[in-house]
Amino acid sequence: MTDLAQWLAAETDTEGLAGVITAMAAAGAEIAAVLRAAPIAGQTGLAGATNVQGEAQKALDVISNDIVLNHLRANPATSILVSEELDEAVHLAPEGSLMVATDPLDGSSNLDVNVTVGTIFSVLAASGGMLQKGRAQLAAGYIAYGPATSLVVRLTGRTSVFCLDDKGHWVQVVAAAAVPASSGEFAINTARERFWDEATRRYVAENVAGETGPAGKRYNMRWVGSMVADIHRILMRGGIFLYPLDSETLANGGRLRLLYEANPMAWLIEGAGGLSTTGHENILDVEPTHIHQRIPVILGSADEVHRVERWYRQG
Ligand code: P6P
Repeated sequence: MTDLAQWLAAETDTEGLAGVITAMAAAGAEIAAVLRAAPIAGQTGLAGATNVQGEAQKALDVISNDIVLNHLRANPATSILVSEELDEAVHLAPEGSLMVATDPLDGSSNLDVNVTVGTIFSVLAASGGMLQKGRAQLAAGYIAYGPATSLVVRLTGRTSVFCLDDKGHWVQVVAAAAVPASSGEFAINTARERFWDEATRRYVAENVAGETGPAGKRYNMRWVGSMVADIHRILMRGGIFLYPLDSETLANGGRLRLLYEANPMAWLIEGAGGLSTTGHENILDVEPTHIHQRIPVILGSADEVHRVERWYRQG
């Protein structure tokens, strides 16, 4: 079976890029070990601090951020780190050519109930500055801490999936992920229905109508409340994830963050034949204005994304 080092050697001859992905994978393996022990160590409680988003930081958010920072500090190719857990960007190796944007522990509010969470990362050329469109990414990935510890990663080719074995090696389990164009599963927090815009309301209503409505087929709904868990399901079997702009998130531009959630996930989904949109444009074409910018996120099976966009075009 192919391992991560062999795959990276085939995917890129840029040593720095392979090095950064190897460093993020190593950070993921270390975080996985910390999370496994966390309930016993009593570490799932709040850290008592708040991050730039004003969210209560869990002790593990801070620990995971430190682990990522330590692994990237040891990597000469990384010159800039943007993290959800840090107000400002951190400057690392001056001679480095790469920038990493990361959510070191996305979905951490689920840790107390043992639900899959993850580390999300995006890699860009530092020369382009911190505010580059997602289409400029050189690589993106996430580590999902679930029943298996999985690394999903894409450079500029297809999106590939690796699992951590009991010896600490990343073994390829899916060479090229493929998101089916058609799906009967959608993921949205339906408790927010009263805030939805008309396009979201009409799209979801079609799905709920199932085979009796215009969609002409039955739908199921899943919402884990942990982006890495929801996206991994969609990457592996299709579906659509929606965290659209709504009347409550409008003032902030959305709920999820562009640089280290939307862009890397869009890169991975599109590397598997899926699509992404804000409702009006492809997520990867959005011009960032701030490192912690929020954005509407709709991504997954192409036919479903197209149907959502049709409702937005109708206004
Ligand atoms: P809600 C977790 O806090 C997160 O950032 C994503 O991982 C997840 O998809 C979303 O928020 C869940 O949001 O409003 O359902 O709690």
